[in-house]
Amino acid sequence: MGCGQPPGHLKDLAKRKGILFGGAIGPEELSDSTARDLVLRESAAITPRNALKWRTLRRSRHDWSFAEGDAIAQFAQTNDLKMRGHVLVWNPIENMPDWAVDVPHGAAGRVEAQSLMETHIERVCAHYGDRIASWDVVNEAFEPYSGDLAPGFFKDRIGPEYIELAFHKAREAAPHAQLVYNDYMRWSDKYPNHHKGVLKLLETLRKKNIPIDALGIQGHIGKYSGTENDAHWYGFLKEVTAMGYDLLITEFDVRDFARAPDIGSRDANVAALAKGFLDITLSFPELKQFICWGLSDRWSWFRQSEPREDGELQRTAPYDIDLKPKPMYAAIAAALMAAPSRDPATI
Ligand code: 9MR
Repeated sequence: MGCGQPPGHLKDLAKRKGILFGGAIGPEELSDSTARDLVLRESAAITPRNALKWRTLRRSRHDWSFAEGDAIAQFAQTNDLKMRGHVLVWNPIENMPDWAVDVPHGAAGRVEAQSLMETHIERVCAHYGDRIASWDVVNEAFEPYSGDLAPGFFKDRIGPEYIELAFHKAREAAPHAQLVYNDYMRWSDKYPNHHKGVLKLLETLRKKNIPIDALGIQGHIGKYSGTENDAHWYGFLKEVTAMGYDLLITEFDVRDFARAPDIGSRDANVAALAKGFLDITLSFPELKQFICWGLSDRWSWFRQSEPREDGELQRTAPYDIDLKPKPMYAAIAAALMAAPSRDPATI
């Protein structure tokens, strides 16, 4: 399928199947009128890329910086978009503000870290209230190779129970929001222990009646191109949904690492990967939200990270830097049109 005229806006194609579609945004899109218009044309939902992270909200220990998040929430409200919250608890120490390293380990540190985490959840959820319909409560808790819980700020100070405590507090603080555990969840058999670790966590949380509604699949695909395993991926999603969880794609993009020098072959490769992944993932009626980690290459995080060997910009999003649709756009549209209908998202 070429990249000429799009067959319809993605939010509309998705809505016909009961799926809420959208893109992640930041201050960049808000102050770029063409990028903002693109978000409005294509999205029914948005996620702030970085505005609600600890490093943005808590630059200093006692002052809170809600301005960036508020601007995005205002944009969502004005334009009748659903807003997802990303993220309340992200354990790796590099995702915490610099001052957090001063929180000690040991018994005193445990009390302090738990109190910091719970106060954070309370304050941020109260600030946005029902304006945030779905929260990534905990993000990326695992070591991918071993499938064990990864070390980090919360795990090292509070212990593995930081996850349960976070979900309990989130339900209390955001009683109407969907609560999500969010993770990479690769469409590949390269990290079988990661999949096993997440399944075990989801099973334990269910057994203990911890308030959690869904698994967020980030969907940053293409990094391990060649190790995709459809049967393994399908089996993993089957196990998650059998436990009664809903699914979301929370951060979709496709790494553009094909060695071909021409843009045509690179874009075709990205589109084929997108379609392969989406055909399996969207076949689950439990999947009701689908967010791209940016709709265009113009404001993509890949502009800063993971440069291609040939120095060219990666082309990882449905629209390019000139905001023209690419074959990936057509692949997403085709996958949405092929997806079965489901009961619409209730968030
Ligand atoms: O795209 C985000 C980038 O702009 C930030 O610098 C980075 C660190 O906060 O986070 C990126 O988003 C990540 C997301 O929050 C969690 N999943 C992986 C995403 C890509 O690294």
